[in-house]
Amino acid sequence: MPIELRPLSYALGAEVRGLDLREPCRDADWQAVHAAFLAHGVLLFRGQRITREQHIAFSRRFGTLDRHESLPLDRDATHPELLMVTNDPKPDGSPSNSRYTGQMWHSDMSFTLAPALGSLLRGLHVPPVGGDTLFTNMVLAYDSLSATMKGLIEGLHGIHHSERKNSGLSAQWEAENRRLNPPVAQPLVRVHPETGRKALYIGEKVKCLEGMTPEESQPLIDFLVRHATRPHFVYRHQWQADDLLIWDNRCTAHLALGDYDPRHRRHLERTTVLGTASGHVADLEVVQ
Ligand SMILES: O=C(O)CCC(=O)C(=O)O
Repeated sequence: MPIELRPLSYALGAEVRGLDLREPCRDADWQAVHAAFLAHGVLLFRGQRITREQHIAFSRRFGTLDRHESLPLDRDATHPELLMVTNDPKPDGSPSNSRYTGQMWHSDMSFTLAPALGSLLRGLHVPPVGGDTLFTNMVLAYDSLSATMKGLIEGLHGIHHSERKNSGLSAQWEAENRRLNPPVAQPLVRVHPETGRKALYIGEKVKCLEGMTPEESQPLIDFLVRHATRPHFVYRHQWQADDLLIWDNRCTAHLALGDYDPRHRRHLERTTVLGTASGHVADLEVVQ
């Protein structure tokens, strides 16, 4: 039976029905999934009771997987392709390092020189209410800018930092994170390598624009983030256990909402598909 697609919002996203990811994906189905991924930016597969190995195997259809060397604290000890997004305490009872992951608008691994192509996030335990994830369509956001603003930002680079808004990490691990992930400058406008469409590439990990002072940069950063995350461009995902959500980081940005009762478990696992080389280690000369 051919797979079925159901749109999730005006701006982006589609639910894919008719695939059981416990089975290897047939080539014809894979081609339909890949075409839907490029067309909709976010894909949802509900009710997927898959193992970690099946999660990794399906993810590999999209490309080479990141082993998360730049986020060593968050990856699974035996499956480095899996990043934990969890509020489960550590074995010694101390709080999880990744309980605040994603709580600012971002595109995955934008602070590296090979930002992610895609991410595949599986919900294992989700709170009964809250803890949704928001996605925005960065192609629509770019297209709806004025020609003058498009001209202004073409050629500019945003400096992306790896720090989380609220990491909960010790000062020692914050320092290690900064050592592993020096700030990287990425173009504000990127061309999607498969669709050829231009997309805005900005989020709350951008602290400054390269070659400009923070005071000069901030109003433009604020405008672009506010513009790109207008409700009109957004899909809000309400998690159910056994959801697998896949997004194209080259043309979307996302935000995890922390609005849930922390006494409820929220445990998700993510694979990350490596993208093509982009950006350069930031020149911080002008930053004062
Ligand atoms: O926890 C979520 O809803 C999203 C996590 C996230 O932002 C990420 O994995 O990049």
